[in-house]
Amino acid sequence: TGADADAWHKTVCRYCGTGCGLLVGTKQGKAVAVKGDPDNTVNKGMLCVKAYFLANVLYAKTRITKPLIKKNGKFEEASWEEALNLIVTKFTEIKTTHGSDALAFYGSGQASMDESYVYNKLFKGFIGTNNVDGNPRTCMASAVAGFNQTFGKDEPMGTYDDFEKADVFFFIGSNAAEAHPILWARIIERRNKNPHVKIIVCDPRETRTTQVADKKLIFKPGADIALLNSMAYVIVNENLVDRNFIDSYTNFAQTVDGKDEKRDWNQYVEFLQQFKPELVEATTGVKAEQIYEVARMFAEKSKETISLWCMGVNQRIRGTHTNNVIHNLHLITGKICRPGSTSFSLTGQPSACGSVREVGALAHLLPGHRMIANAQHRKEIETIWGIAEGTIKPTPGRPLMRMFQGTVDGDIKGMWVMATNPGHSLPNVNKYRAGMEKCFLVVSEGFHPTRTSELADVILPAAVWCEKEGLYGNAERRTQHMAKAIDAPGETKPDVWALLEVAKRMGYGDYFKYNSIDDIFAEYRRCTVGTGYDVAPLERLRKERGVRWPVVGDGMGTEGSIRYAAPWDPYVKAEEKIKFYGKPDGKAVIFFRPHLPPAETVNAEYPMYLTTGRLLEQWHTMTMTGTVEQLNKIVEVQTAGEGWFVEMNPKDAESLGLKDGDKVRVTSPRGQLISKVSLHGRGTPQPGLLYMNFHDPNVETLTNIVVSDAVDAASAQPEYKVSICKIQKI
Ligand code: MGD
Ligand code: SF4
Repeated sequence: TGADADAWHKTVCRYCGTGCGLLVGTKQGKAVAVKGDPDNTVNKGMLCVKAYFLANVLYAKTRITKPLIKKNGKFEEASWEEALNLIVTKFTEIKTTHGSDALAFYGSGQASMDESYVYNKLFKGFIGTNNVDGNPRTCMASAVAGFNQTFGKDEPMGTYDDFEKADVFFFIGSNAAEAHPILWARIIERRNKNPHVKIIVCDPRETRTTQVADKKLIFKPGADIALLNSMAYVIVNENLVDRNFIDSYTNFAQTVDGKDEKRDWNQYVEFLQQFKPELVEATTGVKAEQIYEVARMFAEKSKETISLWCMGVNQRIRGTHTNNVIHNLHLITGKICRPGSTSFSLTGQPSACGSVREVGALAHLLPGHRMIANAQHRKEIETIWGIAEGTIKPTPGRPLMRMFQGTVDGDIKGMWVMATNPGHSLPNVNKYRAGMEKCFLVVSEGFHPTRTSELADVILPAAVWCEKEGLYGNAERRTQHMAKAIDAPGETKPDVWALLEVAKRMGYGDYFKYNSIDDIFAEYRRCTVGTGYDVAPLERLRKERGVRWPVVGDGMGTEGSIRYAAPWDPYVKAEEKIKFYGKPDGKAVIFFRPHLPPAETVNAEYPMYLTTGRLLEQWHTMTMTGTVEQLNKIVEVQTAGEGWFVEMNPKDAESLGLKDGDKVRVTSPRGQLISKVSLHGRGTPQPGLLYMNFHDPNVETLTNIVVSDAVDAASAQPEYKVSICKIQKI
């Protein structure tokens, strides 16, 4: 308990993308307690139940403390020397025989920024493949593509500070009450203290978030774009637009045959006619008067409005387009780049932004949000890395699903997975588990067995969270430093140590001469200078409770709060007022985006849709939170083989003759699993829709056995939120 602690150390929560500041209490070298950091403005001393039990996780029975090598199908303990040499030998062999593109790295929005920076550099700059991707592809890729298309640069313009200034909160595809509990608490506090504040929630399922909304719209799965364009129709038709803002700071465009063609205001008005609320009632399942009401609430001229979205929007094959259309609503009303008004994508993981988007650890990116396809960008990074011009390959590597398809097809022969558990979390997971089993798989993990580590050839034991120093970047562009509070157990080592050892043993040691994290971060910081993503220096981050970029000059004075707008953004001159400087003419783009169906639609054989998500008390694949008895008790974790639960609408249950607790088989074109009917769960899906969380770690009942692996063409993000299936009593 906290009373036992004799020292407290500043750190950051290692679970969700909120990025709460925590204090970890230690006694005699052990972490004994966790509390919210009252000096951190993200959470202001609050923390959620997952973080409360974070210290317990470090002492789980499933911690691995020695490297393991699979020999004749069984794991045996090995020395670091043996494990590292095996990796180097196998990777070199694969590279020599099959070329560097037969290798791949799959990283994580939970790795720290320094770790991601090093693996990205090692693979793209030295091993010679751009096959570096990460689990933010499953979570944020559509938001990245959406921001890039609309504004020419990634990441939101607003911050959490806007929550305390907004009058209207417009949620779509976010169950923040469970997935972002501390941000949700801030929003509820804002409303409770200010009765004029309204919360609108749009979702295909009744959730803990819809339950306390002032206005909820339950719309059909996959109908987001029709709904949002319909709101735009009302806003335009009732002249709730800000024409001055539109004329000064936006352009219009429509994508035709893959090319963006310029359009104008009149064409936009004409495009929206098909989305008149009365015309989209059948598509959206929402009554026209509700769309009128919500559009008016959103656009009311004297009010500040913030939109918040997460996986419900991003995990869709129309995810990027849906992001564009949310931005459209803010651009046509001018409710953007001012305190309290912004379009703000929530992030799933603690450092999806910092470690993967900013550090450029996706298959098409380089550090500082540079693009691999851009020759100048490659040259800039080659200079910083000290390698010859032309070393970095000019074509992007394989994004997530193509990377794992490569393991199935046999083109990817060696893969290193770090701080993520794709053997559980990938869609259509059994197909890709077979691929992982085939290739030479290295897994850096704190825990074993996981659904991925069990498929590995080599497991490297990792120090986790406060056992090492590191940096995270959260959803509001805040870079935060985590101090090392305790020593890691046994022979576990920080991931960065293992990466540097492999770099050295492969002969690249001269380019990875870092004496400490200071050297790595200083080099990364050089990659950000002048890009608009400029991070603060480590000496400042060590002292402060995080600093939001862009910070310019010596990085000691300013902090970017509202981006693209004077006086807040150091890149915008006072006389420019607003400048979307990611675009050559400084103007954001209002895109015409059509409503199109999801990848698969219900039919006679598979008459139900399935959507998936998270519970408040568990984290993803449960390798950490699943070791905490108290958290398991809250969600009544089921026994192996019996499956967890599938929520359904009572009307559907009645028509199928199903009762609460009945054992059922859920089948999709990809496979089947056993589960139990839940009619009194956290939420209620609309008729025709089933809901499962994806936490259950039992290999026979992994939710993702049945989930679709179709991807968004622009972002390559999988459509976890809409799969077809059938449900039968057994
Ligand atoms: P995690 O459980 O977060 O799941 O899926 P994953 O990233 O696969 O895996 C993190 C792993 O890192 C754990 O196994 C943990 O033990 C290990 N670990 C912890 N700390 C460290 C460390 O310091 N070093 C190392 N090397 N390892 C460490 C998440 C993914 O799931 C995401 S991000 C999303 S958004 C998707 N969401 C989703 C969904 O909504 N529905 C369905 N059906 N599936 C989904 N899958 C995706
Ligand atoms: Fe951690 Fe997220 Fe909970 Fe904050 S809200 S304590 S970041 S899990």
